[in-house]
Amino acid sequence: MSFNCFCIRNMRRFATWISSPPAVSSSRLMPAICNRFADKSAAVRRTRAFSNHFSTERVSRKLVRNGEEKKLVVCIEGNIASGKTTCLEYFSKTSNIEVLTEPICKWRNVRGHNPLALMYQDPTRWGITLQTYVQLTMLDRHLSTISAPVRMMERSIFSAKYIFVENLYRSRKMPEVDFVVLSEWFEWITENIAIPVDLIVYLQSSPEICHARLKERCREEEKIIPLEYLEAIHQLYEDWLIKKTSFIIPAPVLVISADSDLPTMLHQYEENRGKILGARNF
Ligand code: TTP
Ligand code: MG
Repeated sequence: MSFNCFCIRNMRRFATWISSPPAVSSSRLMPAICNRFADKSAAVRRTRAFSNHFSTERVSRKLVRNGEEKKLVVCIEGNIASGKTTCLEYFSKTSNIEVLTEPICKWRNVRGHNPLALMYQDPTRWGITLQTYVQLTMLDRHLSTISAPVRMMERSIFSAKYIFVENLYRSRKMPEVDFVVLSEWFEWITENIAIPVDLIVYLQSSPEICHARLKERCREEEKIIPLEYLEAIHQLYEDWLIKKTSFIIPAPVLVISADSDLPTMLHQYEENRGKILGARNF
């Protein structure tokens, strides 16, 4: 089959799927788009990525699910200690908003093991272990049933990959084979499962401020984090969400400057309430 035929055939399948999408709440998995052609050629990959992006956009922004008005999903992003949890706690006081903080307690204790601490002690050995688990727990968060008109969640499966996995690999702490295996997992997930995100709120902060906050809060596993690590994470975030030069951005981005003290930050969150909650301003 020629490449053109292949593209047309898959676009037709998509048109059918879009006009009659599966009920996301009852069946989480989208059918594999082109499982008959599951080879790894660049052309096939590009087509699948495009198709998936297209379908996700349509599913998350335009369509209604099960006849109900679509729920809004907002991901709070930013460097370590940029204030994501504080932001979520602030909005958790608003009724009709469901807040999901990061599953960090799971990363610190999975059946008695602490992959977060292991990763900081020896990233080359344990980076893949932590990041595989982060990917699973974030996917689980994304796919859990939304119980309010608005969901706000800490981070996303996208930043785990585009920021943390990328950083481990670029800094040569993650072996290429680990990076490739994680990337295959990530690509399979994002190509075959609709992950709804409607808005990214980027808490933009300077690495120095984050470092100071990190020292203050003194989370045991993070005591050894140097400023350079936060600078690298910051740069990856800036490339992704501000310069838009690295990876696909799954939703529009709202940037909030996050270097100020707590009262000022809370004031800023209030000022941005309308933009964050969109039409659903409670
Ligand atoms: P953060 O996701 O930055 O959460 P936080 O609670 O520190 O941030 P905030 O103060 O803004 O609420 O990171 C939690 C820890 O998990 C941190 O040590 C970084 C680490 N981590 C990884 O190593 N890999 C990952 O993919 C993610 C998402 C976090
Ligand atoms: Mg947090």
